[in-house]
Amino acid sequence: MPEIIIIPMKKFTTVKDVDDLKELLSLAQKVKQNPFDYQEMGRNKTLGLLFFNPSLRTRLSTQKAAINLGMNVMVMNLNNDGWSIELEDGTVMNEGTQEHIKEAAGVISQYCDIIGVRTFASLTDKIDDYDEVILNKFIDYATVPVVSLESATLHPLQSFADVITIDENKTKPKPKVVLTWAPHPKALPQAVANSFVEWINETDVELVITSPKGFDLSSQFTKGVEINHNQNEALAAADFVYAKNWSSYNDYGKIGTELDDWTITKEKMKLTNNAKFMHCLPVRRNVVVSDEVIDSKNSLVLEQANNRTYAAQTILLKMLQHKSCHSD
Ligand code: AN0
Ligand code: CP
Repeated sequence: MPEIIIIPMKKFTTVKDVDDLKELLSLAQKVKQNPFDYQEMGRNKTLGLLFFNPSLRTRLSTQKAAINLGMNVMVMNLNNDGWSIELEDGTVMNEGTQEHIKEAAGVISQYCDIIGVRTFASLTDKIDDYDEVILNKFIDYATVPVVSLESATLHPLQSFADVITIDENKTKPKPKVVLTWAPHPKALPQAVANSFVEWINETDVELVITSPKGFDLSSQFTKGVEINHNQNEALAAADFVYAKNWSSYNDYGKIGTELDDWTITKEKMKLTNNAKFMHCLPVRRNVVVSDEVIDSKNSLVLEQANNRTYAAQTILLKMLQHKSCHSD
């Protein structure tokens, strides 16, 4: 094991769970350079990954991260394969739900040293979504560290990977980063966008958010950030263009229609400072972004996906330092 001091971590749900982002970024680079240097740390430890929603990147990159650390991994799709979970306390469970989250989280904590949970926003109940009811109950009832694999309002492993990617690709100390809304036929959560804003705000960039009117993110994330409802103006001189669709926060869960001119095209990218293009994936080609842009040499989407492994590995490494993960 290399001689490095790693500060333990009990939960990873937001950038607020990070003591020192610079330290985290430098640990991520060490992990990326020598991913197999820490195999002893995960020996005989088990990661449980619980999915209430689909996933490709999060599922595979977090498994890969755990394998790199010498851990064992168990994955479960709770919606398809598990019992239907009750969230309310005191309910007489004589209807649809079969197992209380209290037992579910308690039981999984017997089998796993670290638990990951993916639980998307309902987009029907804004208060429950923004209170992070499901993730917080898991954290309350689990006795081991919990890592968010995208919750109702945030996607911290994605944002950590995005910050790593921007750090690696910037060519000036304070680049201009534009987060732009893009069209999409289905209602998507605000989590990726909220989380990106939260994380990028902790770094030295000029951030501008652009979205159609009616698609402002919650002010709890955008307070103090420049917002421009004119996409072409916002894109001017951008060094990074991060595209993402999200459904309306104000008119909760509503999608935008007849907004096809928000697609990121080659013409739009010409307004920028030869910007790098970013998206968390999965992406709908020629809806969110044109083929030409995502296939161009300026596209960072695969680098982002690659960095998901090192983001997850860095967080798992910190969680393995937590006292609940030590047998002594
Ligand atoms: C999800 C979202 O927008 O939150 C996951 C992104 C990582 N995207 C889709 O459901 C298409
Ligand atoms: N970016 C991301 O989290 O992808 P998945 O939904 O495929 O995990």
